Amino acid sequence: MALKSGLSEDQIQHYEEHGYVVLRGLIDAERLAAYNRRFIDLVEGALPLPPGLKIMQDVMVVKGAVAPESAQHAVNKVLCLEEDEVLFEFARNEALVDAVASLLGPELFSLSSNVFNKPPGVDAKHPMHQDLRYFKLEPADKIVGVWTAILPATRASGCLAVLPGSHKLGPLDHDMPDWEYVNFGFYGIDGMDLEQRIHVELEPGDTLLFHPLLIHGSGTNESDDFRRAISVHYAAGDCVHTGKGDWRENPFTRRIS
Ligand SMILES: O=C(O)CCC(=O)C(=O)O
Repeated sequence: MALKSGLSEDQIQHYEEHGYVVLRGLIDAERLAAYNRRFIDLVEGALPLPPGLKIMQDVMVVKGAVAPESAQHAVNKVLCLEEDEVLFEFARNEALVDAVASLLGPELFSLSSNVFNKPPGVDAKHPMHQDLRYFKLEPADKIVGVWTAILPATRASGCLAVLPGSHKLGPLDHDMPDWEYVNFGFYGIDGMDLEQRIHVELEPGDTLLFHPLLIHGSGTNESDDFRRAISVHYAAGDCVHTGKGDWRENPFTRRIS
């Protein structure tokens, strides 16, 4: 059942203790179908790209190591969704915003937005990492990532894996993995005890809320289908920039509530 008014006490407690919480069935099938169709139309060139939106190809495609069967097979992610009226509607979804507001309070800004596409036939592993390294903001407790499955995310298709409680370790050093194919901007943390990780399998519409210091990553898609998800990071209005200037003025930041 879709949430209407935020997280329960138990869900908040789970998030605080483990660094994440899963909300089943948060986004309805009609919205998911609209995001999926939009993604396909944008990557296939059936629609003009909105300003700012970028399509990142998988590194194996860029290096000519595989010949993609279709435009969808070539794409690792679509990012900067802010000017796309269909995809960015996700960031304003009422049930989602209510859930995030339960953790961050009512004044919310979006920081980044992506459709993550993991096609069959490419490596596309995402090393275990913390998202905070991509944001020059504090405190970390006032930032939340959300990741909603558009298509099934299973162990076979390369669902996210998380290290429960790792958000309490603080920021850790990241390096580029020593892999043959590493997608642009992917950094990871060495020496993680992967035995402790949990694979977060999600049906379409299920949503993971996660702390920006939670260590997480994803494996290769060994299935025959795409694994596809839509994701936004939110920050509370009282976050402060650890870099220069006002973070709210960033061209990819939007006031959500
Ligand atoms: O979708 C994936 O495989 C990785 C996504 C991720 O690491 C993130 O949202 O920070």
